[in-house]
Amino acid sequence: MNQERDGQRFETVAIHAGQEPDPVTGAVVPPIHQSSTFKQDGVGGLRGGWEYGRSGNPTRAALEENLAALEGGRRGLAFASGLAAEDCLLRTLLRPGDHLVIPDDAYGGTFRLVAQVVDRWGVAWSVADTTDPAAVRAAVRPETKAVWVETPSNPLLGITDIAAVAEVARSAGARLVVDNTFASPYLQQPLALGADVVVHSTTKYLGGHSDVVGGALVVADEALAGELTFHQNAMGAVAGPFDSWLVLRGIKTLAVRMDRHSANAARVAEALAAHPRVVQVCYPGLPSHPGHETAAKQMRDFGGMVSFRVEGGERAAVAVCDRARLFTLGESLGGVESLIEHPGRMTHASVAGSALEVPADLVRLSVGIESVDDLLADLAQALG
Ligand code: P1T
Repeated sequence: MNQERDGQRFETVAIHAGQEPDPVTGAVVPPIHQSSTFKQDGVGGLRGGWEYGRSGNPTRAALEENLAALEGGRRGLAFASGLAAEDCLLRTLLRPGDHLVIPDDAYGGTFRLVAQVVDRWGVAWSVADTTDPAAVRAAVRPETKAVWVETPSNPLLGITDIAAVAEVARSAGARLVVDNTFASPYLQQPLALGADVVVHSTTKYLGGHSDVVGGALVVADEALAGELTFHQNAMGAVAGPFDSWLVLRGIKTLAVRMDRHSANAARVAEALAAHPRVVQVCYPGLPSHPGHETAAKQMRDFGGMVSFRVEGGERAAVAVCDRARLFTLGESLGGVESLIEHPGRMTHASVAGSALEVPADLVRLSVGIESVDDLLADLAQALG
């Protein structure tokens, strides 16, 4: 898990990749190039290749180079949101008549994009339990072009064996896409395990401070990188300069934040597992989690997301969310501050009635980096 670049470890790469001091001023932090266009020295005389802010911007390029280095890929692409990145990827990979496999547990917005948008392109899709490679094998068809995986998954924290599913996808002639948002590249590097594309909502751990919405793709294959770059410019949902700068700034502390998120979440998961009103805890760091061994094999640590089911059904779960004080009631995740939410009514309302439906008694926590004792006290009072 010690990804190296020129012999450097992850923590060093996170701070330096794509971010040499500015050659003109010496600024240690890359400037925010808040400019829509770039002066040409005579028609076609581009300075440094910069032409127009949608096709390319130096601040965004710094982030894209950094992301590629963090994931061990050849090219990173930054978008206006995670869903914008997903849309660009699916348009690049799929044509009418193609087939896509999606997981039976995934972010509700990803499901909505596939079921209500991609579906209208004449692309067929089916749902599989990707935590079982045999189920993925059974779901692929001759026309399957992509297998989509989220691991850990949102919101049930299911673990998919990336290397095993990569093998299934490869033998079916399909590309494996891994949404690495919950893990972040510090905890897990899907390309090294055989994935073709990594997806991120940079809104989450990469940004890390709940102050930016963004998305990213990272690929190893040069031809696919070229196609994606074409679509990124042709469709235009790029990350803006200031948003790119915020994500770059967040990434500098990713490693230390993820260590604390993981340590706090492990304590929270243990406390919940011992609570009489908690029916089930979903956290891959618990030895009782069905994906624990796979997670231990492919992740550096188990991350900051925990979900749990509360005795008393939906009303009880909603009441816990409403009573929490230090855990802020809100959608999203991955920031330094702890969040709590009810997936069935909030982030995953769009999967109601589908194969991805989430339990009504489920509460999801994004465990932040506050004092864990304060977090445990808040949960104890919220559970009553
Ligand atoms: O919100 P956006 O930046 O567009 O990213 C979408 C997305 C993609 N993949 C995963 C695993 C995600 O969790 C998300 C966004 N998720 C939330 C907003 C949430 O609260 O779960």
